[in-house]
Amino acid sequence: EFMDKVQDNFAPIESLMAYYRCAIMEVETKFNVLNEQFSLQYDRNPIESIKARVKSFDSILKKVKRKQIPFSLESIEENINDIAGVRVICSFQEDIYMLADCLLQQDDVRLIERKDYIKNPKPGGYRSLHLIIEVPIFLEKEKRPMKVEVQLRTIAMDFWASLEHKLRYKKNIPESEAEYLAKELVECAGISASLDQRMEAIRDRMEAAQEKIS
Ligand code: 0O2
Repeated sequence: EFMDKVQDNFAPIESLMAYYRCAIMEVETKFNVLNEQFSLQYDRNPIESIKARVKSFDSILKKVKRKQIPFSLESIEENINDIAGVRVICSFQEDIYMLADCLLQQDDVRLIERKDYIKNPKPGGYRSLHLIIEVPIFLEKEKRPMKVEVQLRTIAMDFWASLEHKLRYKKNIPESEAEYLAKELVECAGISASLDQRMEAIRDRMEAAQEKIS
């Protein structure tokens, strides 16, 4: 009876946010399971770390305004794809595609949209693989599909994106300086992409050398 009362009085927005938190747990677990299996099978972890967040209500409202979405819970859920976000930081670029394939092969995961900003970086230099997926969460009486945005990146891509994100919110930068910084950022993105390639080549040679010995 008490629980019924709690449920009845639970603001709908609060429960929707709780459902997004549950969806994040589901997706994070899927990646942790894959990481575990890979470390058993190949003796290495493809995932360096996972960061997850539910978009703040303030940011949701800003996006509703910017995209001129009608203000209702249904339309917010329908039109905003990144309320639940899971960021997977990988060791190598190759791991990103391997993990994305493994995730999308699972029979409870539905792909809604895939944006490959690694093959096609954004003009500003941003690189990452974005997947908008739908996964079910299992509630007391229903199975509810929830949307989650998954961003997969290497450590180098994440390093670049974190710094760029910080700089983007710095205000009052004079026009000429902003132009210079934007150019520098694009160049650094290129350097970080080639660093990723060289590190991957080092790993390949290490593995080849080890195979020769054994
Ligand atoms: P936050 O704070 O990370 O939540 P939309 O998401 O619909 O507005 P779009 O173009 O469909 O727009 O989405 P996109 O670009 O595929 O993905 C948006 C998210 O990717 C951003 O979320 C960032 O997390 C990340 N991102 C995209 N471009 C850049 C970039 O140039 N630099 C950095 N640092 N991150 C980027 P939010 O909501 O902007 O921010």
